[in-house]
Amino acid sequence: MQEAEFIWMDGEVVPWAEAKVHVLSHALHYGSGVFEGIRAYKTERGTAIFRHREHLERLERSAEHYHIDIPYSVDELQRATHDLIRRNGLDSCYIRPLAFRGYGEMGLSPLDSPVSVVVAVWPWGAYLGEDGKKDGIRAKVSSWHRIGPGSLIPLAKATGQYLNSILAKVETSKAGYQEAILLDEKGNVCEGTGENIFLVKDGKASTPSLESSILAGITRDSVIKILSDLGFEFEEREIPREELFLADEVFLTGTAAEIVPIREIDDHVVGEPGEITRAVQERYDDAIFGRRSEYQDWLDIVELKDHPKAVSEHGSN
Ligand code: PPE
Repeated sequence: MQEAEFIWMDGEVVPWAEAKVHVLSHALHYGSGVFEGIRAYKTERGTAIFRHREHLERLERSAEHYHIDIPYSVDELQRATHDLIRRNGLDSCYIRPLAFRGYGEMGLSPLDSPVSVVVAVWPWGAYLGEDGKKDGIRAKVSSWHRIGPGSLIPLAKATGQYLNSILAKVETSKAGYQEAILLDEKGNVCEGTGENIFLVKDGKASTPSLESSILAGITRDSVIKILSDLGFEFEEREIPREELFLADEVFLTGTAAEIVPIREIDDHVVGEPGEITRAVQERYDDAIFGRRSEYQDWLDIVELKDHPKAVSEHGSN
């Protein structure tokens, strides 16, 4: 990965290489952490973090589900992230806040282990490749089903839950595909390993509803707004697997991935990225790069003020 200079860790800014944890940290053994993935883009108004508050609020909700009391408010995390981006001198980046149970007690009860919070930022290119965004990717329905509400919390973004995504990702990449699509326990379409999914049939777009064990993606929410702004018909509903194969267009949405067309699923040809996919991609780009006035509320601008890098050289936080 491409490194940056500093990481924010429990209230302090530390050099990248010094942001370390103990090997007996609870989260390392039991997956007791929650995290977010956010992106900041270079816009005319400066570096803009896309839907920053919504991501931090989701982090707080994920933490609550897993009994993690984050000792920083959304405001504090927002300010810390602005400061970190300035100190790293980045004008666009990926942002990874993480709250986890650290070193304290062994055993499953997490409550006696301390909570640590970190925010890292670094430059991260197209998650499924620039070619993927342009030409579409090949995806495969995984034999692994997405975690369900009877055993975990699909709406939470918790570290341990991603073992499910990892199984699907490795299975399908070994089979030669770029992404996996997971079904829910009933066999309906759920999402990708790190993206939500939309399909288009006869000019109408649809995506699995929140009851289908999906993560309530913030890009998904942005795309729903964009589809309505563009005047396309849209519905949230249960989507049986076979609809994937009959769809005119299918695309994935996520912070890291952005909007990625799927051109082939399980060797069924979906085809070249279609009209609605292209229109959504274009409008999403306009939104993240601050090119349209109606989406300015989605941008959290990192002001340039007061923290010249010179004052924050190694050691002095
Ligand atoms: N589903 C899952 C399982 C998921 O991890 C993500 C984000 C989404 C849907 C889309 O959510 P949103 O980003 O709010 O639109 N995946 C993050 C992590 C990827 C990773 O490899 O790490 C991301 O896109 O940042």
